[in-house]
Amino acid sequence: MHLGLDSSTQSLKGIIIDPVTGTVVHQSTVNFATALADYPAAFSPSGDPLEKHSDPRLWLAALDLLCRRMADAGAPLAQVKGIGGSGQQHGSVYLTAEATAILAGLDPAGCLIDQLTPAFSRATSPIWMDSSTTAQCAELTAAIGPRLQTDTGSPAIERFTGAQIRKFARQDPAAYAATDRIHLVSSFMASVLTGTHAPIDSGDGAGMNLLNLHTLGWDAEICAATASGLLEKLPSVAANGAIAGKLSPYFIKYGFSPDTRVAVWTGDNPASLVGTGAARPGLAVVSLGTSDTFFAVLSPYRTDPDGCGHVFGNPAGGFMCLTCFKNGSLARERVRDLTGVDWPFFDVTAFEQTPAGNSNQLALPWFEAEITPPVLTPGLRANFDFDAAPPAVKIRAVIEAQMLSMRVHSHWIGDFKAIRVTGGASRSTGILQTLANVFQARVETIAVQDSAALGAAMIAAHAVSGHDFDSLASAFAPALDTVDPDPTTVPAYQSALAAYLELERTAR
Ligand code: XUL
Repeated sequence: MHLGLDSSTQSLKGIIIDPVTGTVVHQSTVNFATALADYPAAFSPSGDPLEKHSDPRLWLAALDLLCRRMADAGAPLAQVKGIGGSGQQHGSVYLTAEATAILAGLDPAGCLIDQLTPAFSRATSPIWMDSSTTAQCAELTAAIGPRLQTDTGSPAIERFTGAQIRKFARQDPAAYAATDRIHLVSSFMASVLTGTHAPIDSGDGAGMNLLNLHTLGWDAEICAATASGLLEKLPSVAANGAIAGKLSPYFIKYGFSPDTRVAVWTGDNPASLVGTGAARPGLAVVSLGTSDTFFAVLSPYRTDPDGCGHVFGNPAGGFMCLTCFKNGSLARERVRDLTGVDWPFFDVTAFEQTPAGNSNQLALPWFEAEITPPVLTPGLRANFDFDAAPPAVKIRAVIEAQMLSMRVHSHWIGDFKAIRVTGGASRSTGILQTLANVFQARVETIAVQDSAALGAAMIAAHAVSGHDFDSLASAFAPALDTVDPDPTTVPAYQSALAAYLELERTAR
């Protein structure tokens, strides 16, 4: 059996798979808002609304709680041979030199938070929702030039770890100097599980603006330009399929075997690529989670000429290209709250009551500063009187704009005949049909909604027990349901696409 963990923005999820029988044997979740509300998941320490940090103790509390819940639910933890994991991308964790000994000596009689709190050199962790580093991005662009994008896969990006580290080093030089190791959320969680500093993989490492995609190692010149002494503070970079280490004896108390091995963790999107069965070229994936992302394997990779998209490592080898939208499910929740409807109305009825592709009713749900396209002044923008419109019109106007934006900003990745869809909103038939129509592509769902946790379990099965990714994908991620595009909507969406582009141009 292999356990996959996904430490995401709003929850920690665990899935146990048995690759021999091809079955998912256990699933558990810790929802941060309901179970761990004492530790904020996304807040601004300085009050700047563009700043978004998490309390890293949240992830420690969640790990203890999830293990306890899995044990209490009778999950077969003693049979788990390998643990894999994924983390929300770009978020960073800052540790002192004492962290090394603390990690190595975790005492099962205590809990993770109490023992690891003294290990942090920075009390908060900037996460992917942070857009507060425009000045640092400009400085990095000036220092490195176009090579930053061609060699790291992305131009300087606000939420990427390099700009975040530069801001911290300038704002709090003493705390930066006291920082011995900077982890991503993924490598931090793997470090806690193994009791040693775990490496970073190229899937998640490429989201830092520090990894050279040609060498798959840290780019010394870019690291030096980002912050002094940075290279010495970074964990090593691991090759695909690498093992981070044996499970720390701390976790035996939950019923794990002392022989359990931990695979190197990756980012949630690279893990989802594996978990949706899209780690080979041909299929695109749309992940409708806290963020909405569009990604696919691209070999050889190319970078986004508009500078919005990214190249990350593919845990199954090679690279993936991705575009990320910040106003994903949180925006859909905002619209549902402000219309006062229930989810069945939002997911189905709203689409039955309104025509597809109305170019005079589009609404950009930029409740938060947007990543794609980059917009720093939040606020909804519509090309009609949004406030006066009935709920069904409001809902379709937002979903149409989300899907049209995805079409426009994923164009650089390619045209796809089939799109795999995952994440919470993939239950919505209205959203699935809109996606199929806007892209004129077949939309496929898979059985497991938490594709990052599933992908993490598959990565563990590959790294620890040698299962190959193709058989894992056929066993765990076959297409379940298919939604075909409606060809009669093509003219309407052609006009809607032009109207969307005009709205985006005038609204920014
Ligand atoms: C990807 C990104 C988000 C986070 C969300 O670049 O910023 O999708 O990974 O967890």
